[in-house]
Amino acid sequence: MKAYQSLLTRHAKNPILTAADWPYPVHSVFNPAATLLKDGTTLLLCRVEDRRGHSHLCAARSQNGFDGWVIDEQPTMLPSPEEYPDEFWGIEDPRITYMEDLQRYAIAYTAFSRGGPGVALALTSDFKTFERLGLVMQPDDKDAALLPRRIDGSYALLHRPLTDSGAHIWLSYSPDLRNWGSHKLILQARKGAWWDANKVGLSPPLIETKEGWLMMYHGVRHTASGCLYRLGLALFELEHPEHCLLRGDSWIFGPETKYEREGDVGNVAFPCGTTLAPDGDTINVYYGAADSCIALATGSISAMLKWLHENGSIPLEQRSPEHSVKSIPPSCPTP
Ligand code: BMA
Repeated sequence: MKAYQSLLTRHAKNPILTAADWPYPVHSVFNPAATLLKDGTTLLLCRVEDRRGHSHLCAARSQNGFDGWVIDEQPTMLPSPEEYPDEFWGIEDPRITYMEDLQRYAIAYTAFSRGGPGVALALTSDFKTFERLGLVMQPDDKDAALLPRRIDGSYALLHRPLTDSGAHIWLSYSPDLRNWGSHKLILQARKGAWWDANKVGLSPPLIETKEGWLMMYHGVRHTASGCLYRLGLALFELEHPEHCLLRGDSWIFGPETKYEREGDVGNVAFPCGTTLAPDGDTINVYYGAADSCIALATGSISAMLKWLHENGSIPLEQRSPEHSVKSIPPSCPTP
């Protein structure tokens, strides 16, 4: 039997981090944001859930990105419900973007409260102190990340509002990171039998490539025995990131191993961060497995782009004269 092409390879030491590694009592650790610090250290900002069910964020640092983790002795970023009531039930699922013009890291995270999950932003330069910008997208909204640079003078935020018409990925623009507008629907959940029917969301922040912004997104399939969280790929135009150039038809990575299949929420592989190796092509994808532990899978950006050209197409809703075929890289299939 000819198997599907594998684009992400699981690390032999998976899961690379579990609650047992934590220096203080925690229930589970999952869905980490990731970044490479200036000295080459990999920093994961992990979602940590306590026995109340509330989450906070905690930093783990490693020289090689897979073992020897040094974990903060205390929570790195706790919810601050007195000042930010939107964080009453915790803070979850961070994504880190290094903002070129601010020379600081921006963290987009889910702030959870009685109003539901919404999107909040914070800035930091050292992952010790944080400047909170508060809730920028009201509930229900999550799965957010900033682009690292301004587009035509504006900051750009991807996010996933949940409305009666579904759970789709949107892009919004802002002059100052606080006031957001020019909202654009950029990737719709499909319908019916598709693996990404009904609900999609951004996974790690977009990755800038010569061909466009590479997106890894999760699709949620509802089955008789619960949800299946899998990963797919799409590509967006560099200077017009609301324009989807290609979207893969199949998922590329999904729960298969025991640690992904079994846990608090089984059948979940949920990446929130990546780091790029010095070769500029090898990508480390850090993901929460079954909402219980943290795992690593490695792939190649060029292989992902090649796969998208071979297995992707221009989404129907993008096939307007404005986004004519000439804006699509030459090697991609004719629509
Ligand atoms: C999503 C988020 C993630 C979680 C996933 C599976 O909606 O809440 O934090 O990993 O569900 O439970």
